Amino acid sequence: QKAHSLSPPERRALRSGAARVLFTNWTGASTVPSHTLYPHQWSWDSAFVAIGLRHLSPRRAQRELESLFGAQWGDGRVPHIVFNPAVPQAAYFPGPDFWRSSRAGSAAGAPRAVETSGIVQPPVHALAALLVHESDPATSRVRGFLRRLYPRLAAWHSYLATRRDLGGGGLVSILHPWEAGMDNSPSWDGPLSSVEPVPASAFRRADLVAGSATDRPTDTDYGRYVRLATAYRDHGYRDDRTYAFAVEDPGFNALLAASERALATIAEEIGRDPEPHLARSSALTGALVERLWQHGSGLFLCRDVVAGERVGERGVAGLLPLIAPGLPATVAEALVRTVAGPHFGLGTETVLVPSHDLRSPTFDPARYWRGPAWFNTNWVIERGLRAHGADAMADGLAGAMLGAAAASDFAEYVDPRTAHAHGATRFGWTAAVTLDLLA
Ligand code: 9YW
Repeated sequence: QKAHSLSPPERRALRSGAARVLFTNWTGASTVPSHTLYPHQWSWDSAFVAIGLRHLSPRRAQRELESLFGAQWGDGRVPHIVFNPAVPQAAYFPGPDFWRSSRAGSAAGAPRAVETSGIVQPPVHALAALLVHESDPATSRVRGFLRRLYPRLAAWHSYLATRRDLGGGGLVSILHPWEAGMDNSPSWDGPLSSVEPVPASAFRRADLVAGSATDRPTDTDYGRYVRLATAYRDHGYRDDRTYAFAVEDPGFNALLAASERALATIAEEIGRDPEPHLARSSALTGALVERLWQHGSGLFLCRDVVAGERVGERGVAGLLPLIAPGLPATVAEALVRTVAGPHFGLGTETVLVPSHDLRSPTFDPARYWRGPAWFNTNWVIERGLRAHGADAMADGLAGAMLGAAAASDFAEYVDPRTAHAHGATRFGWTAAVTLDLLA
């Protein structure tokens, strides 16, 4: 029994509000994160959206994932954005003209018929697919949902395991801050410091039309994002160690470990061998602990693969291994303590888990991934706390998330101490995880 402070009528109103957001953001085959700020399909947004959508329409939740995987590249990568051809170029930067995926050449095997970005985002998809299936197994089986998606999910995970193990230690490296889904996290400040920003006059940021500059990454951040993405594109989206930025991120790898575990269950469901996925899942958790666990800090840290050293900043990504299967009990217990400790302050200084260390001089409660609390990462932590028996903390967090979603009109992110809204409202994954917590 989850304890929430909302009354039954308030819960009903919240549920219909969240449903309204997902129905409004639905474009026919997928869901936009936000009509104003992000008018295309984003990869990990779609996974979280599917997790919420399954409570309204399991069929539509299946479609959400199927449309994303319809844009998968021949090499197995799932692009971080699938562009809607009906939306004007100027509505989002960098758009199809920048990525030029359909002209990327045959090596990576980008689809010809749809425009996408060339980078990836955290692999929450197999976990989402399993949860979608479980919400209505009969419809899922009739449609062959898992049978059709399984080879695509397996190719996606294989791409990450084989092409992206740039550090050689069994973990995926991200080649761009956008790949972590946490664009301007202070964890990237060090690894990005040697990247020369492209001058702001060379591009036009569409995000500042709908978003407030104080809530968003800076022009210098964007200059570096453009520099890195250009280098990757001009190198044919090849995955190697020639890039200025390569980082092992604990959040990305923890979500892969959880998804690999889910893929084992999916394999079993369709009569395939789950063993390779179980083995990969435990290998990932093992590599996470060996390479990124920082015992003295009580959380996981990023590893800068280019410089060959750990990054000192404590980001929320370092807490996401709470959902990695088979985490050693001592590590899990330390993580749970860290969530409530001085750096994240849950239940004392904060109502939701911040995206960054409260005690770091880089902490900023309003600026995107430098401090605000995000609903998707809090959903992962809520689930992780429950998995490790911290039910009272999980209950408190779930209640606070519902309260914050209701009070902020489903904000993109909020001040972690006051839950004051920042960024866009009526945000896709905020509505989706709300529905999931209410179910
Ligand atoms: C961008 C869509 C995406 C999220 C990312 C978030 C932001 C900016 O918006 O990215 O232009 O891609 O950082 O996690 O998926 O909601």
